[in-house]
Amino acid sequence: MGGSAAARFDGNGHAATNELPETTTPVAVSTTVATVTGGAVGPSALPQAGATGTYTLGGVTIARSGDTQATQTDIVAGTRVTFRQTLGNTGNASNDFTRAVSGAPSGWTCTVNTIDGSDTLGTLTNPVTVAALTDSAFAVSCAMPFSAAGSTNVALTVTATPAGGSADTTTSTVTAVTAAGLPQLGSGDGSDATAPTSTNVTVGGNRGGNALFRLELLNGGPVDEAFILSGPAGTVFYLDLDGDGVIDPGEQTVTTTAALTPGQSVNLIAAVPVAAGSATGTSAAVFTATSTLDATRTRSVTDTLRVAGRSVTVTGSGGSRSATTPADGSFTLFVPGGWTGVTLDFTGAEIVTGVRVDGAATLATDALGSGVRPATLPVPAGAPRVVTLRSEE
Ligand SMILES: [Ca+2]
Ligand SMILES: [Ca+2]
Ligand SMILES: [Ca+2]
Repeated sequence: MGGSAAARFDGNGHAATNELPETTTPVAVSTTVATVTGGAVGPSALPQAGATGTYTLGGVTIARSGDTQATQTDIVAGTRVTFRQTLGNTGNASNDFTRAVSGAPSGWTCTVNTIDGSDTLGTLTNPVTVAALTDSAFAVSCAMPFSAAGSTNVALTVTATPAGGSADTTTSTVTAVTAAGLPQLGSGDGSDATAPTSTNVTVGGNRGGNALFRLELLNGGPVDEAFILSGPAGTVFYLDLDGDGVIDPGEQTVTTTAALTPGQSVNLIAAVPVAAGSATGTSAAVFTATSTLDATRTRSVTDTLRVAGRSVTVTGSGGSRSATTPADGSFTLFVPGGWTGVTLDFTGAEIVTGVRVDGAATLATDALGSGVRPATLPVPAGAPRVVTLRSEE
């Protein structure tokens, strides 16, 4: 700090000031004021504590009290919570400040950030220079894991330390963390307007072919998530882009979905291969979707696979012909009209209780199925014959 003073020069030592010729000369003097270093950090807009009132940041209401602030809105696990903080340089000179946050539980990632008037966060590089007697806003932001669900009163200590001075602190508390919604996986109807259902669905498949299950996957969580798909051995998932339950040209296979936004769903078709040697009957088909963010975020649906196909052989005077039945058990075989002594045989453990040819029962057997193989069929009339196996299911 500097200044000047005017002195009247009394050249002859006389006290009188009106003697001439005397001259006046300005004399420079200076004063040094000690630099004061200090800083205070507190809740948003109130660095020196004594805070009251609430503010809203990112949809979260935060209440201030004294040198503390705390969330009033439940925070959903897996999301982020941000506090606005204010640092005041209480010193009389520009100074550098280092800001930090501590006290976060394991798994949480808390950082100090810049924050603008639109609440947009940016990278904060310590130290930050703040002019004398000036406030500076910054943010403390925490990304919390899904496992944070159930946490209460998580107190974060926020520190600002001026170069050459003592640190000041303030406390920001995450009052309550609730559980994030899980993904939903279930039977699909091709409509995003209805949630997937967990109702067990039975789908038939032929030996050597695929059973096609319509599925729907909904992101029930609070953040974008992609999901790893799994099912019975060899299952291939297709994106059913138009939701019609049919694998159309251009509908690609998928093993991990694209990231779905919260509430977004996707239609899938799971093609489950049915091994050629599969026993007829039913078995569980379990499909699972697991978040790539957290393997504990997983949902399954259990459907039923019915192996419906049978290998059938017609034998007659001219030789034999074979076919595999479709899911409904019926099939068509062309048998030369000149054949005689035509019989039908079939494989598989499932008990066949009847055979119909062109809608008419030609054979009804005992429930054990003994003595029916091969079954005698009418002499072919030269036209295709529709034969249906009726089984106990
Ligand atoms: Ca403080
Ligand atoms: Ca639906
Ligand atoms: Ca389709």
